[in-house]
Amino acid sequence: MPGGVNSPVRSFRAVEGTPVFIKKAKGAWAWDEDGNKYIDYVASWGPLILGHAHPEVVRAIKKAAEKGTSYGAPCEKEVDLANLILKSFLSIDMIRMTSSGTEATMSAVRLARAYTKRDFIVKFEGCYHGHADYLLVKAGSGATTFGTPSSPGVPREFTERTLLAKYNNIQSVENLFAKHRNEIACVLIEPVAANMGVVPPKKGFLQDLRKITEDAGMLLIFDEVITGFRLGLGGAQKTYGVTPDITCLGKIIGGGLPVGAYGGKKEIMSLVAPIGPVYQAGTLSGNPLAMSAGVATLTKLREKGIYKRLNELTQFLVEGLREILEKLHIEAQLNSVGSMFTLFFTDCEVVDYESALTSNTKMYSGFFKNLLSAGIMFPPSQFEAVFASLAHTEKEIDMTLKAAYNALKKIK
Ligand code: KE4
Repeated sequence: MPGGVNSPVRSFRAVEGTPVFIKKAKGAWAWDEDGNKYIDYVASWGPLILGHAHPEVVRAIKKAAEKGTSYGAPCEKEVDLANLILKSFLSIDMIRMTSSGTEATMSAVRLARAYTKRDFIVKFEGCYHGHADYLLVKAGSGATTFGTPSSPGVPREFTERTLLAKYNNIQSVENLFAKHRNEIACVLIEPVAANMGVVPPKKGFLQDLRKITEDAGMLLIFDEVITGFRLGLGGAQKTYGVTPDITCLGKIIGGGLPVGAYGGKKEIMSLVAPIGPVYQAGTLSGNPLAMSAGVATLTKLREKGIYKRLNELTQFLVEGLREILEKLHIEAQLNSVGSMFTLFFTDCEVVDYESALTSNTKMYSGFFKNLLSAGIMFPPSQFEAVFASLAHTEKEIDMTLKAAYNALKKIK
C-alpha cells in the first residue's frame, strides 16, 4: 500500500514519522500493534464523536449485519437516517446518501452546474472537499484566479473553471463575481474551515457570502462533512444562522462507517436521477449497516445536554493549553469551534490559508511526537483538527494537559 496507508494523511509523513497501526480502540482510547495505548483525538478525522466502539453503535451494526450487509435495494434504515438528518437540517427537503464525502461534494457541484446551467465554481484556498479532480486545486500564484491542479493526473482543462477565493475575504469573492458574473454555478465552502487547521468564519462573512450568491443567482453549497452534527444537531448553518442551497454531509452521519450525503431544496434535488437528469449512483450508497451506525449515532446525539457536555470538556482542554503556552512563553494560535480546535505554531492570527501557512510545521512535528510518546494521539498534521469526543472525561483531559506541558517544554 503506498506509504503503508489507504489515505495519505495517516502516513505521518507530515510529521516526519512512520504510521502507527491501530489494533483496537474503545471510548477515548486506542491501542497500537506494539501494545502502546493512546488517548485519541483523531477520532477517525471526525466521525467518532461518541468515542470508539460505542456500545449502542456496535449493537446496531451487529443487529443489521445479521440481516444482511447490503441489498442493492432501498431499505427502511435509509429512510430512518434521512429523516433524522432532515429533522435537524431544515434547509434540506431531499437528500441522497453516498459512501464518502468526496462523492457528496462532487455530486453537489455537478447538481449546481446542472441547476444553474453555468460551469464555473468558486472554492476557497485551503478548503478541502475531497479529491474530485476539479476540487484538487490550490491557489494559483498571486492573483488566485484560475486554479492550477495541485495533483499530477489532473488535466489543466479540468480545473480552469475552478476559481479560488480567500477565506474570510468577501472582496476576493466579489472580484471573481465581477470577472465571471453570469458564469458561476456555485460557491463551495467549509462554513468553518478545518482542513487548513480550524479557521472560524469572521463575523458576517458567511452572511455576506449568502447575500452576494443570492443576488448573483448562484448556489451556495456548505460542505458540512466535518461540521455537520459536530457543531450541534443543525451544524454550522444553525450555529451561524445562514441557509445554504445545498449541504454536503459525511463522517458523523455514518457513525464510523462509510457514509456521505448531499441534500437541499426539493426544486434543486428533483434534478437528481432517477427523477431528474443529473446522474449520480453508488453500489453501497444507503447500505443498511452504515445507515444503522448513523441512526444509532444521531439518535444518541439528540439526547439532552450532549453538546453542552462535549463543548465544555473541549473548552477545558483548550483553556488549559492556552495557559501552558502562556506559561512557557510559546507563540501559538489556538483556534477552536465547538469540540474541534487547532494549535498553530505561529505568532500571527490564523484567519485564512496564507496565515495558516506561516505555522512552523517543524515545531508541530516535535509537539506531535512528544505527545505521541506520552500516549496522546493528536492529528499527524498541523493543518487538521483535534477532535474531542463524548468518551473523553476530565481524567483524559488532565492527562493530556500534563503531557502537553512536557511536550511543549521540550520543543521550547
Ligand atoms: P471523504 O471522501 O474523505 O469521506 O470526505 C472528503 C471531505 C470532504 N469535505 C471535508 C470538509 C472533509 O474534511 C473531507 C475529508 N477530510 C479529511 C481530513 N480532514 C479526511 C481524512 C483523510 O483524507 O484521510
